[in-house]
Amino acid sequence: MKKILIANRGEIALRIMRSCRKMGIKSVAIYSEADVNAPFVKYADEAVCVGPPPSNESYLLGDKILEICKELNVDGVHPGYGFLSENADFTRKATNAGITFIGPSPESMEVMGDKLSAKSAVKSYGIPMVPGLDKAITDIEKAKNEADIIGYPILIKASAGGGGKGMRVVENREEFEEQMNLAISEAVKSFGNGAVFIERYVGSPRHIEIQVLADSFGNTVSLFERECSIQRRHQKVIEEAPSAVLTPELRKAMGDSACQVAKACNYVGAGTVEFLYENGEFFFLEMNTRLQVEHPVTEMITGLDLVEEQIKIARGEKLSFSQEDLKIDGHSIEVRVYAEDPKNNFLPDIGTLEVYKRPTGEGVRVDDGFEEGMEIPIYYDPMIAKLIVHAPTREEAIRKMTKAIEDYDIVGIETTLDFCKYTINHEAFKSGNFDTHFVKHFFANPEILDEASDETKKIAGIMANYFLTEQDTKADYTPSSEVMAWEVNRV
Ligand code: MV4
Repeated sequence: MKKILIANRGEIALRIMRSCRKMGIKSVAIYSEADVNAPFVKYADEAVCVGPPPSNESYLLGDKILEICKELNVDGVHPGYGFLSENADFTRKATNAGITFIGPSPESMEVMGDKLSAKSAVKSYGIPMVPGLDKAITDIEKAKNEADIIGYPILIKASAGGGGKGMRVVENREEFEEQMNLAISEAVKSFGNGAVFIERYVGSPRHIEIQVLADSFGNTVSLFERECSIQRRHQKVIEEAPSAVLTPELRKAMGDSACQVAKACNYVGAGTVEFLYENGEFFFLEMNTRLQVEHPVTEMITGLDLVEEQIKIARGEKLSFSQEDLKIDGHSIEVRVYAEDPKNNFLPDIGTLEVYKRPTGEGVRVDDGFEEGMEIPIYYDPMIAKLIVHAPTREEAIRKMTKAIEDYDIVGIETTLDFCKYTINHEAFKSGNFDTHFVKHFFANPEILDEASDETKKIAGIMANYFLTEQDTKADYTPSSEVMAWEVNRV
C-alpha cells in the first residue's frame, strides 16, 4: 500500500497523514474550498479540491472521491470518523474499484449500524444486555404488556438511531401509547425507518467503551476501556482511559465480551463496543465500526498507534501482539476543544484564531487542525482540537491537564476549555463518582450550587444550559449509590 487518500478533514485527516508518513506511505488529501489553507492540505503529499464547502457537496461525495482515487492511482482510502466512515455502500464501491477500504467490511457495518440487528447478532453469545425486547414493536398493546414485565421507566429506542438520537424515556404505563406513537413518527422522520424497540431505562449509567482490534486471521484483542460519561447532547466532551471504577475482573469481563461482539459480526479492523455500566454490572449498548474521536487516550496507555494498526490490518498483516502482551501504562485524559460561545447559547463561534499557542510538555498531545491566524469555518463540526495528556496516575493526569489547559493560549474565539478545566477539578470528577447525568446533577442542581462561588455559578449555569437536552429536564434523576455516598461523605 503505497498511497492512501484520506476522505476526511481537520484534525483527524492530519493525524492519519502523520501515521502514513511514519510508515513511508504517501498521503492524498481531499478538501473543500473552505479548507484550502488548512494544515492537513499542506501536509499531504498530494491534494485535490473536491468541491464547495457544504459537506454534501464535498466530503460526502463518495463517487467523486473514488474517481480521484483512481486518477491518482491510490491503493487505500481511510475514512476517519463521521462522513463516509460507516457508509457500507462507499466501502463496497471502493472495494469494487480495487481500492482497499481501511476499515471493516460493509456487512459488519450493516449488522452493527442497525441497533436491533446488533442486539440479535450479539444475543446468541450471552453478552449482558439491558432487559428488553430485541424485536421491533408492531403491536402497541402487546408492547405495553411487555413493558409491564420489563418494568418502568422504559426507554423507547429507534433501531436506525444511535448515539442518543431517537430515544424516549417513558415513566409509566399511562404515557406509553402517546410516547410510542411519537417515537415511531420521529424515527420515520429522522431515519426513514420507523422500527423502534423498548428496554428498561438504566437510571444512572456510566458510558464505558472497549477498543478492539481484529486482524483478518481471527485474532481479536481488547485495548482496554475508555470512560466517556461526561457528554453534552450525546457528544463526548471529556474522555479518559482507564476508567476510574473498573476492577481488573470487570476489565477482563468487558474486554472478553467486546471481543465476542466483534467476532459476532466477523469484525476486521479497529472498532469500539459501547456498554452501559451501573453498580458493578455492564450491558451491551452498540458497536461503532469506525476509529473514534477519543482513540488517543487508548494510544497513550497502550503505546500503540491505532491508525498504523488499521493500515497493517488492511494490508493483510497479522496483529504483532497477543492479549497477554498488552498492559495499561498510567492514565490518560482527553478534553475536546469546541469553538462555541458559552455566552451566546453555545452557537458555533466563527472567528479568527488571532492567537493560537498549543501547550507542550512531556505527556501532552494536541491533535488539531488549525494554525494561528486561521479562520474557523462554520460548515463543519465546531471541534477544533483535542487536548490529551498522559501521566502515571489519574491524579497526576488531572493536574497535568489542568496546567495544559492553562497554557493553551487561544484568542479570537470562545471555547469550552474553561468548562473542562472546571469539570476535571470538580470533587465529583476527582472522586470518580459520576455518571452520564454529571452535568445535570452537579451543574443544574440549585442546592448543590448554593455554596458555590459566584464565578462557579456563572460557569455552571451557562454550561448546564449548554449540556442539558430537553429530555434530560424531564427524566427524574436519582443519583447512583456511589454518587449518594460521595455526597453524604462530602456534606
Ligand atoms: C440507554 C440509557 C439508559 N438505559 N439505554 C445514549 C446513546 C446511545 N449510546 C444509547 N444511550 C443510552 N442508552 C438504556 N436502556 C442511557 C443512554 C444515554 C447515554 C448512554 C451513554 C452515554 C451517555 C448517555 C447520555 C444519555 C443517555
